[in-house]
Amino acid sequence: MSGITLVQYLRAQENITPGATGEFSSLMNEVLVAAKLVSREVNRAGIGEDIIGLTGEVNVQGEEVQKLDHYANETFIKILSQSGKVCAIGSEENETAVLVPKEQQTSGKYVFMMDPLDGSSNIDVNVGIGTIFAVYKKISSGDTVTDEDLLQKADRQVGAGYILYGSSTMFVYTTGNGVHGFTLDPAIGEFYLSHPDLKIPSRGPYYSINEGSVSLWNDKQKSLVQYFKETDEETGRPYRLRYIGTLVSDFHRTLLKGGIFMYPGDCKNPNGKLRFAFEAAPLAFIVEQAGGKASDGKSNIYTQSPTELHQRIPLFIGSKEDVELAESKLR
Ligand code: P6P
Repeated sequence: MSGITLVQYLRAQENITPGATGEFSSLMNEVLVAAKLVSREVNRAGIGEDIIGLTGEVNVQGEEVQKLDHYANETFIKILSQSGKVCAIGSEENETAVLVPKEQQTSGKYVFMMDPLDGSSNIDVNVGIGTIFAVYKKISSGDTVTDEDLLQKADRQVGAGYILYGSSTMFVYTTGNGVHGFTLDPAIGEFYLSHPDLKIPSRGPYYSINEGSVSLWNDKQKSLVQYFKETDEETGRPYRLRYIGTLVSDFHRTLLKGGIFMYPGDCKNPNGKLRFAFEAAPLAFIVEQAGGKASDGKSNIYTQSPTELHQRIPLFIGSKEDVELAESKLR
């Protein structure tokens, strides 16, 4: 397969970035190694040693931990905490951030936030699952990591991306210079540039939401979804419903084809289910760079800070016109 590899692309981006020390490239090279290890296990799930199924543990979210969840979380933490580039790792699977103290040679200047394996409910049924990550710089003075470092505004991200373990394994990321997609050639274990400079369509044709929760929505949310179902040629309605149940997969389709993904708050969970730091903020950076928008239904997520590490937030993300229409109807 010809074309530029992710490793070559990272180096090329570093060479045109003023003041780049190579540390970010080095961090991303560790991330892609962890991604390849997880991809291998995901693609072997069900073969040989028993990697699918439950560990019997329950995580900080109160969710049953799948063996692949555990493997992915441990793999990213092990590789990144030994990289020498990271001082803290926040994970959806861990109640508190994993700290890499300054005195340890393997500490570094970046703060890494991740959902190590998103879409766990789909692992055993061979539907796409993914890893989502965000990279910030440590900003607090002194050697220790504080909440100032862990609860940063989404627009302070220096990098964000996701790995989609789907029909092929894709690595999609941004550092603020557009969004670029790479596809893994498992035969040689290299990611090749396959989707340069991704831009999201300005609107439609899909809406994506779990309609099974309709009885929990408020009236404005109900009428918003009803709007997408009405027939109106001028606005390309009715939209078509697509819901995979893995955020990374639903977001990736939205990024490539256009439309809106919604995980609203409801009467049981006013802030919805998805997490600010590990899911909404990184995808907000990516979608902004692709010309789209991410909102909590009222305001842009990209300019918000989390109040706590595992804060949940309603998510309306995708084509700018569709997200702004949703905000206008939800106001
Ligand atoms: P529901 C997967 O468990 C996940 O965290 C996201 O990947 C996905 O978008 C969402 O939950 C699906 O939730 O309530 O529709 O099953």
